[in-house]
Amino acid sequence: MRIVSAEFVVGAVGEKHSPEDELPEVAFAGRSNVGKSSLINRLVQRRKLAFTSSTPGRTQQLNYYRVNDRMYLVDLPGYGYVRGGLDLRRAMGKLTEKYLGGRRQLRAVVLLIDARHGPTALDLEMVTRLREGGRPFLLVLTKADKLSRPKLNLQIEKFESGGELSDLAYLPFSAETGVGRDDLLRWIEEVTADDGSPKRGKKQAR
Ligand SMILES: Nc1nc2c(ncn2[C@@H]2O[C@H](COP(=O)(O)OP(=O)(O)OP(=O)(O)O)[C@@H](O)[C@H]2O)c(=O)[nH]1
Ligand SMILES: [Mg+2]
Repeated sequence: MRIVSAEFVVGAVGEKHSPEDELPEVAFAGRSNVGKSSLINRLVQRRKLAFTSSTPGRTQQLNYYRVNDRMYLVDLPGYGYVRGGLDLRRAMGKLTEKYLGGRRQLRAVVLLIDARHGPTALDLEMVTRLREGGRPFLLVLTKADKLSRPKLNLQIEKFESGGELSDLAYLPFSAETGVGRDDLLRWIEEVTADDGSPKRGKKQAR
């Protein structure tokens, strides 16, 4: 998919502020500071479209970006910055909860996990929830540039070899270098294609 246009549409603080057209939506979830907004900027090759910050928890609304006039990328509020006994529900907030649970236009979710640290307890809960939700989802390992290639491979092996996430696919990504961008765009194109036919999606993207 080639990006020909990307624009910020709305920061929704409730579902009634979400766009009312029927364009498919792909949401980006993950703990605060994991790199959601940076990833969106890299995807659309616009440095400052999505607001990024080194202060965790900056994105507090559902930020909608319309891409190629055929889909929305939705930057979700980060969860789990506050340490301690927060359950996922409280940590991610009502807004995200409702959105993931009930948004009709939501086609797929990208869950971001820091390549260096691996999944937190809240990430694991999020995966359980995404499995239950039944929509396609993908795990993206962010900030891949912060690890050497051998260390990154080791991390991926760790993810793949044990525990409850071993059946899932992992895509390393770096907002700094663009690693993973093409693969992620391809996945997004597939999950947002009207009829699941890749041909049609490609045609529309031009
Ligand atoms: N080296 C490196 N730094 C990154 C990468 N992605 C994000 N960062 C940095 O990580 C910090 C957080 O990035 P954001 O994109 O704002 O993270 P976020 O997940 O949107 O955070 P919240 O909105 O608070 O939930 C910023 O300082 C980014 O520059 C990456 O791929 N590589
Ligand atoms: Mg953000």
